[in-house]
Amino acid sequence: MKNNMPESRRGKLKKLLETKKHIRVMEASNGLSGLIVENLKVDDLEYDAMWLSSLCDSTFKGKPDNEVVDFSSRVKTIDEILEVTTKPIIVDGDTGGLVEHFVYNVRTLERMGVSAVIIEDKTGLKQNSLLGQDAVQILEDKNVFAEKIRRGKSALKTDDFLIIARIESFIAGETMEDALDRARTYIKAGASGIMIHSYKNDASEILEFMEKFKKEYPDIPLVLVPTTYNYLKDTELFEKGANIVIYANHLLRSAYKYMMLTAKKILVDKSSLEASQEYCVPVKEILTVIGEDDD
Ligand code: SPV
Ligand code: MG
Repeated sequence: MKNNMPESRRGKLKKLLETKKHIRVMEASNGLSGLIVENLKVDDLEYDAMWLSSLCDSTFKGKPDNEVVDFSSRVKTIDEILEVTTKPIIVDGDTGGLVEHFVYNVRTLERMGVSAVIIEDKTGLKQNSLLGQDAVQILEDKNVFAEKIRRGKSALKTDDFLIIARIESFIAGETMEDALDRARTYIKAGASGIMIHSYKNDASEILEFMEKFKKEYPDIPLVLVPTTYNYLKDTELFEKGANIVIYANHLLRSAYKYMMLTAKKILVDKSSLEASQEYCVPVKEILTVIGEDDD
C-alpha cells in the first residue's frame, strides 16, 4: 500500500482543492467500505476522498444520529479506515460539541492524519438534517459558533487541516439572508470552507445560495451533499460553483438493502441457495477483496 502516514496524508485534501477544484467524495464507514472508495476505478473515474458520516457510523452501530455515538467511538472507526487506505478523509464532526472539547478533538483528528472536519451550526440535541422540519432543529447563535471555529483553528498545529463550517439555516427553516450572513461570519472567523445543506428535493435554495456565495467568495471552497436533490449530476453542481460533492450515505443504504433481501430470502427458502446466487458475491471473491499487504 502507498504511504498512509499522517504527515503525507493530512494535506492531501488541501492540495487537491488547489490543483483540482472539483472533489468527489464517497461515504466510508468501516475498513471494507474504505477499501471500496480507495480502490474502485471505472475507466478514468475514481473517488477523491472519503466522508466519515455521523449518520452511517451511528446507524451501523444500531444507534440514532444524535451524537450518542461519542467522539472516542468515532475515532475508532476513523482509525480503522485510516489503517487500510491512503485517500484524504473528511470527518463529519456533528456540532463539534462543547468548544472546550472541540479544541482537543480537532488536534486528535489532525494528529491522526484526517484532512478536514465539518461542523454544523446547530445546538441542543442534534437531529439528522434530512429529518428537516419533522425534527426540532435549533440553530446555534452565529457568534457562538464562530468562536468555536476560531478556537478550533488556533488549536491546530499545521496548515494542512481544514475546519469547514456547515450552515443549517435551510434545515431549520431559516432564510437565504440568514445563510449568507452566517457564511460571512464563519469565514471571518477563519473557516476554511462552507458547506450548505438542504433536505428538500428541489435544489433551488441551494443553487441560489451557491450563486450568491460564489459571487462574494469565489475562492472559498463550497461543499454540497446532494442526497435529496440528486436529480442534478455532480458535474452540473461543479459547473455552478461547488468544489466538493459528498455522497454521504449510499454504501450504508445499499448494504442495508441487500442485507435485508438476503436475510428474508434465506428465512423464507430455508436454504441459502438462491439468496447466495441472487444477492451475494462468491466466498472466493470476498476472500480476495483484502489483498496481501507486505510492501
Ligand atoms: C451525515 O452523513 O451524517 C450528514 C449528512 O451529516 S446528512 O445525513 O444529510 O445530514
Ligand atoms: Mg452527520
